[in-house]
Amino acid sequence: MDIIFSELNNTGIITLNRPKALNALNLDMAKKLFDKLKEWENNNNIKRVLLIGEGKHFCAGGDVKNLSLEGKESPLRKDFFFSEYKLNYQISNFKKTYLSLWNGVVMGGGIGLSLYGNYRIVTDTTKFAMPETAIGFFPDVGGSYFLPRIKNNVGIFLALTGHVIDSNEILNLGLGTHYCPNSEIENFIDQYIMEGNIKEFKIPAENSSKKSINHALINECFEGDITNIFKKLQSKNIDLFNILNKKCPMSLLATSTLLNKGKSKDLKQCLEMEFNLSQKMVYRDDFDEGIDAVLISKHHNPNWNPSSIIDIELKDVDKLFELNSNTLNL
Ligand code: QUE
Repeated sequence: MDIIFSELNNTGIITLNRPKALNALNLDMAKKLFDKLKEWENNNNIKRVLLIGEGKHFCAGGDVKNLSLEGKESPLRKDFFFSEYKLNYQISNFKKTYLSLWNGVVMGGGIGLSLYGNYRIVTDTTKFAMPETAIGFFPDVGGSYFLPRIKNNVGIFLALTGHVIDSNEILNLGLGTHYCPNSEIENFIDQYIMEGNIKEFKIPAENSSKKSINHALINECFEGDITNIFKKLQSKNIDLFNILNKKCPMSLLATSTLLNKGKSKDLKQCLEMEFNLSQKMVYRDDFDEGIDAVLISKHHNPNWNPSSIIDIELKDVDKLFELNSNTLNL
């Protein structure tokens, strides 16, 4: 079973159970979770929900490796994102307390399963990222909603670079809500299940003084369109410039356009826009190229087409946002 449900003392417990695949979400898991939340919503015995990942990690994202292996002709490229974003929206409207334990890797699709609930608990090992520009995709699951709303242009920075942040920064940005040391996770979970309350811990000083991201630099460099961002980085931070240069150029343009559009939309509109964009991006060759480079062959040297942002015309980016006939109607 890839996803396990149990009920204990008024708590609905969901365990993502693909530890060897870092609990990556597949279509079957998304559908089962959707149905179970609908059931729990109407079950008076259930007062709260707990979402955890089996093993050391919470969730690495959607199971995009399988999506690529199934081929372009498979309906999975439509069905998966349709079900995933429906689920994200359902979680945002879920009426009971919803708590996720963000242990280890928390990326992409895993964020969509947790961010719109009430509580996200970071631990000593939490690593948070939206890494999709590395695979020819874009930061989805409501990325166009939550990322442009993060202070100091940090959201656009995370979206374009895929930079990984640790517990302290996750709390600082308001993405996580509480901290729990790894040694206390079992006690924390017991207390939540048995009493329905949250054991509070202070994040240790050595944790909060770790070198973090440079907000002033990010605020200055990640302003405006993608060409401006590249220019700024070339003169101010060559390491970040080199990182952006490795990402999929069309993903970078789609992402910066998407986050701009998302600023004035609510979560529902953002997810609908993202579903539309997903159905253009997953049929581009860059998607399979990126997944192969990162998750299948793992050569980490993708051959993007177009290979540079200077080769991309604005009308080609606009085309990605033209409406498809199949829509996500939330
Ligand atoms: C970008 C992504 C993903 C990624 C790496 C990226 C992603 C994803 C995984 C992943 C990792 C380990 C697994 C697995 C999937 O990695 O979405 O099945 O075992 O799911 O750079 O978007």
